[in-house]
Amino acid sequence: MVHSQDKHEHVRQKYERDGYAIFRNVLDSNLIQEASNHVDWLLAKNPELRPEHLHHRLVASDPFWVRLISDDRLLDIAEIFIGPNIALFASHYISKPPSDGKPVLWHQDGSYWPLEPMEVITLWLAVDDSTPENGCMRVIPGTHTMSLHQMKQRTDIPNVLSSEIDPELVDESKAVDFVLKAGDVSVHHPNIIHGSNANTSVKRRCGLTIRYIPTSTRITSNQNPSSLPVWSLAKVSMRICAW
Ligand SMILES: O=C(O)CCC(=O)C(=O)O
Repeated sequence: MVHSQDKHEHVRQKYERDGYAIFRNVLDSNLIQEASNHVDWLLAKNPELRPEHLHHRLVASDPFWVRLISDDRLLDIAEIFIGPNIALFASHYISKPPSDGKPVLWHQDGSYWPLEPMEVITLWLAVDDSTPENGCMRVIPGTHTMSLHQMKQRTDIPNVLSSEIDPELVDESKAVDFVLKAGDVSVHHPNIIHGSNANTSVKRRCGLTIRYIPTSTRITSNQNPSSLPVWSLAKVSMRICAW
């Protein structure tokens, strides 16, 4: 019998080696359906936003969003990597519409973030099935051991972040596709090189990024438009500071 402590040790070792881990079947189909409806509702309410850009200040005033990122099944995963005192730093639905979903060019998350120390874990919750055809997330395993590089502005082609890492640093032949079912969760390190291709398929590809920090990580910029007050959950003490 494998005990949960052994399982956690195994997953932590994999994360330390590769910079990512995958958890299957984390959230049930009812909650995932609610998240999917939530995306449609957010888009109807904010028609000026592209579906790849549902984030930041929307979170603080949205009870469903707060309920979702506070789900114990997600916090249990975050706890494996950052311990039990968990705060939310940021959250972002990246919903790529059929045929027209923009790519996310290769990048390292940590180079965008005002965090000290850079202790943060991203959970990427699949709201839709996610495949190479509809632009699933891709990583270059092992690149989390690289230092953080300055991202370069890139606006000549459509892309979600308007920037990318120096392409010379990317060996695309080593890329791994995260093929996920709705309700699965991938986890990645702030230094890992990752991105995703455009959605050229007939199916939407929606994922929710959730960036959790231990409460010992400081947010060093005061440009933090959507801070929420501290409150406690039954499981952990959790502070929301969506960035
Ligand atoms: O959803 C995507 O395609 C990319 C996500 C990403 O870059 C991230 O979670 O840091």
